[in-house]
Amino acid sequence: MKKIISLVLVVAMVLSLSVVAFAAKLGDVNGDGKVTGADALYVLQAAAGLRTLTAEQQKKADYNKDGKVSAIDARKILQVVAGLIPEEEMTTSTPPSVGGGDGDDSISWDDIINAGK
Ligand SMILES: [Ca+2]
Ligand SMILES: [Ca+2]
Repeated sequence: MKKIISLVLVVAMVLSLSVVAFAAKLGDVNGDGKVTGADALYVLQAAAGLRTLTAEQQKKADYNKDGKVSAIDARKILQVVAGLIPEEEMTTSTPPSVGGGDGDDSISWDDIINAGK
C-alpha cells in the first residue's frame, strides 16, 4: 500500500511540474499549451480593452516584455505562429522591438496582417 501511495505522489509531482511548464509558455495566453492565432486574438482584444487578462495571462501576453500588452505583442505572436521567429521561453529576455513593419513607429492593422507574409 505504501508503494502505491508513493507512486501516486510521484505522479502528482510530475503532473504539477508539467503544469508549471505548461503555464510558463510565453505567448500561450489562453493556456492551451500552444501558441496560435487564438492567443494573438486574446492579446489584440486585451490591447483594445475588450478582454481582461489575469496577471498570469498578461505575463504571457507581453511577448516583447515591455510591460504592456499591445498590438506589438500580438504581432510577435503571429510571427511565431507563422514560423518567422522562434518561440521564446518566459525566462529569455529580449530588448523590446519598436515600430511597425512598414518602418514608421506605429503599429497598424496592415503591419499585423503583413507580419505573417
Ligand atoms: Ca494558446
Ligand atoms: Ca508588450
